[in-house]
Amino acid sequence: MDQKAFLLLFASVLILKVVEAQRLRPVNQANKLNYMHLLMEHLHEPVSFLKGVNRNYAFKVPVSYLNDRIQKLNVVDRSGFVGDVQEIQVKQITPPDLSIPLELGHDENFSQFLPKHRRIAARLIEILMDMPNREDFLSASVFCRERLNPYLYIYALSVAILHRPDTRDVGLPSLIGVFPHKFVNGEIFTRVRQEANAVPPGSRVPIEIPQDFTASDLEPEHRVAYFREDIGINLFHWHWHLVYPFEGPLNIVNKDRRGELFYYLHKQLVARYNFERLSNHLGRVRKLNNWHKPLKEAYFPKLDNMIASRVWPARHEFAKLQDINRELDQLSFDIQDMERFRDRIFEAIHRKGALNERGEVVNLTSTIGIDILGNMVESSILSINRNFYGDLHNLGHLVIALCHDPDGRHLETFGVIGDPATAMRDPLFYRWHAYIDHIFQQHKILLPPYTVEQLDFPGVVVSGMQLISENAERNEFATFWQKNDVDLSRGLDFTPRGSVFARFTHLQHAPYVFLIQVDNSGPTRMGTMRIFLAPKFDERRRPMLLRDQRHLFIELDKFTVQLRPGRNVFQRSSNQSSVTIPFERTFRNLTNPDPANQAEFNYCGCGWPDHMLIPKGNTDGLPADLFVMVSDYTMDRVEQPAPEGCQQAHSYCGLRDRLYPDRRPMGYPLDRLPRAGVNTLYEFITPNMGVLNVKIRFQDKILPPFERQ
Ligand code: CUO
Repeated sequence: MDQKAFLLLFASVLILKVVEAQRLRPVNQANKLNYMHLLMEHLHEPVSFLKGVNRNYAFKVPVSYLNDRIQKLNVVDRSGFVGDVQEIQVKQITPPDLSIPLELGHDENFSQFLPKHRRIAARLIEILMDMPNREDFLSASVFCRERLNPYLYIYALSVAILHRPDTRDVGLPSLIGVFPHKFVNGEIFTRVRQEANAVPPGSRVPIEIPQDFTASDLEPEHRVAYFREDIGINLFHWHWHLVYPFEGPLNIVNKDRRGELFYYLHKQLVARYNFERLSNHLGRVRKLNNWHKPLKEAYFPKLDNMIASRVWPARHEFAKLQDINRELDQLSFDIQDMERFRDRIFEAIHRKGALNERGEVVNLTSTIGIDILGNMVESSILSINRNFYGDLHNLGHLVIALCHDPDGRHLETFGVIGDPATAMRDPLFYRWHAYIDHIFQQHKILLPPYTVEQLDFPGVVVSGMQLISENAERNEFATFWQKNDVDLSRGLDFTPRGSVFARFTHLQHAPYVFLIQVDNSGPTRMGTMRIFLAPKFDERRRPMLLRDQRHLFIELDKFTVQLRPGRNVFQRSSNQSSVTIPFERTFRNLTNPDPANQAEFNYCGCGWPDHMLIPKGNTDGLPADLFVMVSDYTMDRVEQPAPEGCQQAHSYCGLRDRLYPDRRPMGYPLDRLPRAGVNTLYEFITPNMGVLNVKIRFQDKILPPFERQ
């Protein structure tokens, strides 16, 4: 008997022994996929190890799937065994061809922005999407897990779960449980491990993450670190890019208005950042339009990188962007290439037409122009002509991410801006996206401004508005700090069972309600309520012109209303916002894989985190304009069946398997320049709009979590 055969026999005997020793109960086989999240934890531990926070799940895997000696010798790790083990049987299938996904080394860092990695990820997504049924999908997922780069694997598996028609009910765990190192400073992991090893579950105390760990107050940019480094917004950005990958099977990438949503979401991210900056006496972010000037903004992330076993590289002050030529990454481009793509994009915008691959001109109209540009600038595989217009935005992420080692001579990996899960931590993310938005705005300012007739909804008048926040003055938002705990145990390999929590401090707002009074002198009809918020004054405390202020409006909510004849009063609370998902949904791990709780973790996992809905403001009360519009629903409506399943935060994320549920341009009615003669928001409004003077009052205190309704 050769050594391999002997090992297989030995492993099979071991499995039988373990089956005898433990009380194995098979899980309900029909719901097996509800346990897929177990594949996403303890990624350096073999699949054959017991899984789950309490180590009471086991995948029963064909022995041929197990990849190396260690795994085969430890078919089941019994060290954490405490009682019944629930068994998830995995069927044997003909293994998929992983030659392309294996081009990425197991311990390399992975970035969707790198063309080589994108191609590899696209192939893996295709493999997982092509599995004919749930059983085979589970089996292929297990097979891949044992062989592939963990980050590539998690990315492709997550995209597949979000897009396969038969995995609508399968939950996706929060990425912080999978890769805590991408969200939490490296320093705390020693303490977390110590707690897990030295203290039994139940007696463990949360490990506190310091609020100011990346810089000191000597660095003015650090004043907004609480925003950039917020765990929730980074989780959101990662999730958004899972829902809207720019490469992969066409049916996944080609979503309704995905180019426009790329523009709108990132515009909103920059607007939100600027709101925070103005709250903290910082000027609005300067667009990164000069690629030859040294970059003032440094960033020292202080994050470990679990995969590459090193820390994320830092960028010192006044670093310079340089041509990139990294053989290892198969990546070579010059800043001149980016300038060429930029010039061609500007030319298309100013000519109001782009050249497709056949050399034909495609008009950049007021309806589809922004969508074409979004895909072109990002770029996605939907780009009208990727050879000609290039890959500007993605290369921008890379040229910044690699400026510390542009030719790879130091064998360094990319910086945080090269990974969607960490990119929003870097101040340059916002400078780069302010520039990307500047490109889109060149198109928007060429479009005819909306006329009064287009904006008005005759017979509909917004006659009153009020904001009521818990424990706050009328017409004030209340913000403060709050602490919460997140379980990191799933992302920690080779640690004893049981949760280990990290305690982090984050911005929070008090729950609030809008009361909006609308008079309707016509028949019963439908309208769309659109609610935005912007700072009233600029950095010099002067009132802003609408042409500038419109870039700072953040969307708070959008919903359909029925207008009965006469007076209507609409009451809308913060937890109903179409922008956000609840705090728990951003952070919660799938501790209890109860099918009844699964759906909400699916596509509905995409949404801006509720705790970051309202900017910080300041202790004096930052003055802001709350803008409301009721538009005519007959012009807004998209004919389609109602969405199924969990509630979806559609403003930034769209709807799963549906068209974007608003026919108007995203950001309407503030997406274009105001009409001639209109300088201020007050001059802009028509009777179906309203503006309320509000304040955002920040209390510099850590308040306990409030009762959530
Ligand atoms: Cu989301 Cu540049 O696209 O980060």
